[in-house]
Amino acid sequence: MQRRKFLKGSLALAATPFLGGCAFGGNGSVKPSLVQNGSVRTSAYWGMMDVSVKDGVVTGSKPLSVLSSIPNPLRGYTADMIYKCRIKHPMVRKSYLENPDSPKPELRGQDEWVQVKYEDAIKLVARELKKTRAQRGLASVYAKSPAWKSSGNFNSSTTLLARFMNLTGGFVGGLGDYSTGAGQVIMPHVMGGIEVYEQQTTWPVVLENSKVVVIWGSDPVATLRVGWTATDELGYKYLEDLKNSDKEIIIIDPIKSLTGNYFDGKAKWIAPVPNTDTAMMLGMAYHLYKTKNYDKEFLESYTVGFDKFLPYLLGKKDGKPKTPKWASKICGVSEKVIKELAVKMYKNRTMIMGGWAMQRAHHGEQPYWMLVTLAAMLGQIGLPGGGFGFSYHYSGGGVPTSTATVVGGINPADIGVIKDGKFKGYAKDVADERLKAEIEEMQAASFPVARIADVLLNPGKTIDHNGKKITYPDIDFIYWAGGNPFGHQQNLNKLKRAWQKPRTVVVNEIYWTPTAKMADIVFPVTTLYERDDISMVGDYSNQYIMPMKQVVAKQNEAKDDYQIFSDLSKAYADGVAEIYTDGAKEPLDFIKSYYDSAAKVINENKALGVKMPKFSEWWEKNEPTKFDSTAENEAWVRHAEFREDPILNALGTPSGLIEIYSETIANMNYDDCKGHAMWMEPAEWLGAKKKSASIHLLNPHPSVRLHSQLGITSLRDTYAVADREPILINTKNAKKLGIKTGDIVRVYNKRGEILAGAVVSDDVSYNVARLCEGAWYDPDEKGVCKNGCINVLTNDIPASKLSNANISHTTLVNIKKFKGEAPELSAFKEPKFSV
Ligand SMILES: Nc1nc2c(c(=O)[nH]1)N[C@H]1C(S)=C(S)[C@@H](COP(=O)(O)OP(=O)(O)OC[C@H]3O[C@@H](n4cnc5c(=O)[nH]c(N)nc54)[C@H](O)[C@@H]3O)O[C@H]1N2
Ligand SMILES: Nc1nc2c(c(=O)[nH]1)N[C@H]1C(S)=C(S)[C@@H](COP(=O)(O)OP(=O)(O)OC[C@H]3O[C@@H](n4cnc5c(=O)[nH]c(N)nc54)[C@H](O)[C@@H]3O)O[C@H]1N2
Ligand SMILES: [Mo]
Repeated sequence: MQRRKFLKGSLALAATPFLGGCAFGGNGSVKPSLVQNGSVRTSAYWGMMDVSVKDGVVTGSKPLSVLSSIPNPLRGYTADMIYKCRIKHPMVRKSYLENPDSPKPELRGQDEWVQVKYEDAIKLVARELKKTRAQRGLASVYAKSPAWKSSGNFNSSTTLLARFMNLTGGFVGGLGDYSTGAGQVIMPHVMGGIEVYEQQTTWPVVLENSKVVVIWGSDPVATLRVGWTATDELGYKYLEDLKNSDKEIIIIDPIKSLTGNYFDGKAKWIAPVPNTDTAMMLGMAYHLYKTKNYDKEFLESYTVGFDKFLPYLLGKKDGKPKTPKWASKICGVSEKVIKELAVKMYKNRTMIMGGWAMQRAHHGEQPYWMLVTLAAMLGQIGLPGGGFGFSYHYSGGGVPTSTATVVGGINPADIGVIKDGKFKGYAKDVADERLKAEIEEMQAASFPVARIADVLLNPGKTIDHNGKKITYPDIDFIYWAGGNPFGHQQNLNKLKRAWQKPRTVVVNEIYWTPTAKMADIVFPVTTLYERDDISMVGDYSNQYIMPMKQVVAKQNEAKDDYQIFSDLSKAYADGVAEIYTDGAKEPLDFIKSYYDSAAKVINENKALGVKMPKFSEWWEKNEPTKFDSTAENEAWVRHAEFREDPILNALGTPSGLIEIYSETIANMNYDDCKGHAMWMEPAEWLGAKKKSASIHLLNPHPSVRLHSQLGITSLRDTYAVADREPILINTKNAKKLGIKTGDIVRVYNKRGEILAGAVVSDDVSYNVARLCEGAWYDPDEKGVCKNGCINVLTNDIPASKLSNANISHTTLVNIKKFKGEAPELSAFKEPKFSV
């Protein structure tokens, strides 16, 4: 199931100056209706904003409304996002332009770039894509682009790309995502649904009923700065209410995060050894069982398989009872704390708010499965303010849903058939058996997204995945629009090797990102501020419908992804563009149609008390339309119906109940994911007998960016250390290593090396360090990343055969003080141009 679709469907320090190498861009075409002086309202992932314009140039931006005292600085850097580091013209890598059939892929990232005419770039891509499909088959094209692009229902670059690729023959897709790769595969077996993107027991219910709130491996103060459509900020308002309440708050995290600091003095901070939460939970479960502090009735009525889990818990088979003492040795949390916490959670109404980082680890299925097992023993699932939730930290999970309808958006279309240079109809309607077989083969080749490097390197290899077999396709053409694999993929040195396999790589990008630099052909793309769109604000609340009005002229030769793919459709074959553009529609026509459909539903529902005006009027007004939640939605409790009647409202699992033991998984016979939750040693961790390095490097999401996005803005001046990504190093470790705040350090392991800027702190546990994901990859000649991109160091082995998810958080490194002359960054500079 595709996550974002699901979400929609289911709801109705010391810093040196920024070394900016890219010059400011000039004004491209000027739309007469654009505001030249004044302010324009729009929204981005980081919320609704007023963007100010002077003489046609954006000068600043500020939040439209502020609902809490928790700061969100991401909204202040719009001008940098529009004017810095832009790709100005369509560009082709020199060797590719000279000979696309033998394009010297090994020179990607080093070759010179040649500026070409837009029309020529379009022709080139259409021709080479056709050639690839003709020579290598449909399953040789990868265009999944799992990624964060920009908000806006129409200009969704990943969907626009899929629409083009589908209409012209299809592409190999990707399964799952990087966010919850393990969670979304294990949870359907255990809970019958993915849990991770679903609505949670609402915050008002938690605030009224919970006595204890356990924030387990989650940093909502950082991650709620963004939302998948746009944040409504209500998550912040409720966090503030939580802080002002009399609830007991417990934070379980090896790092004292922004959230840890926000609740300082109010919350208890428990710091387990990274990747050992499963062991800690097992210790808690053991203590609850032995002291009879568990809900036997709940286990009997609502779960299956506790009897199969129990022998493991008690150590009947392996001779290792999972006692608090056993757990303590692994997770580093004292026996006393483990016992007290377990009993406290049993005796008080407790909401466990789990984050996603612990499942982005080797055997990442286990902490989730164990957390549910523990919650089942506590017996509070489905009660107001009890149980667990895996989305309180993301896009406003738990914020009550308003009754507004959801505004539609561009769709990925169906697979089309092209013959003799013409669009012949949709594949589903064509009775060509050979073609059908080829399409089936292409679809069956979809692979878990984080396997990308492995796939490129090993075409034809067969892997296990969630009870099925997948045979890797032979990818020869990659198209990326709206993502940054040379930021998000684990083990970038492996990806770099793998990247030499395909003949063609095309990237639509706004900026000269590491991925754009690793392409053969780049199309410069507009920012969301250079085009019209429409968006919901609040992914769980659906609180606003927001016009996203173009703020500023398109810069340089930048074009909307829609324009680029419309032109590619036209160049590819007769009849494709007509369908792609739905009969030559302009962006505003689509936007109006989404609005009109939503407005119709809303206006028919008198109870909402909202009257949507005509589109032109609404658009002209440039104001968000607000919807309120209902009393019923405010009082919503996750799994309450199941608790009320587990037969009538059975879960989607084979038994209809919570599966503490899963026959389905047991029957898969995997060595790395068995029939019930268990502690399995990660490939790398601090307790390993043979350690490959000495410090566990966690890489959470950056509070100051969205992955790599915003990395070019002057916000970086506030956090970069010695012009590198900051790394938090524990005070005792730093002392031993002779490192002080402000030093440049080498961080390395067998997979690679990066430079980072040291921040010595007690906010990380001993032998743990933190470097956030998303620093722009900036390799020197030896492959050392000068800027501090974490994914040079991470491992790309899969979490398990069940999910094949990424395991970013399972990374050991060594740290040393850097000696010699610090290299200058090139991350934010343009690549070499041919003159
Ligand atoms: N080590 C480690 N790695 C991780 C993670 C981790 O925790 N640790 N987290 C993982 C997770 S959960 C995720 S979601 C991924 C995120 O990975 P990505 O989504 O790939 O990361 P972004 O940096 O947001 O990349 C989005 C790119 O799209 C471009 N863009 C924005 N708008 C548009 C547009 O309209 N059109 C086009 N064509 N391009 C546009 C931006 O400039 C940017 O370069 O990273 C994953 N990688
Ligand atoms: N500002 C901002 N917000 C974002 C994003 C962003 O890039 N920037 N990205 C968005 C996206 S795409 C996603 S997927 C979500 C990510 O949401 P999450 O995956 O939940 O966020 P992370 O920041 O990776 O990790 C959360 C916390 O888990 C802790 N942690 C790490 N390893 C362990 C462990 O082994 N045990 C325990 N107990 N804790 C551990 C980390 O120290 C961190 O404080 O955030 C979203 N929100
Ligand atoms: Mo994510």
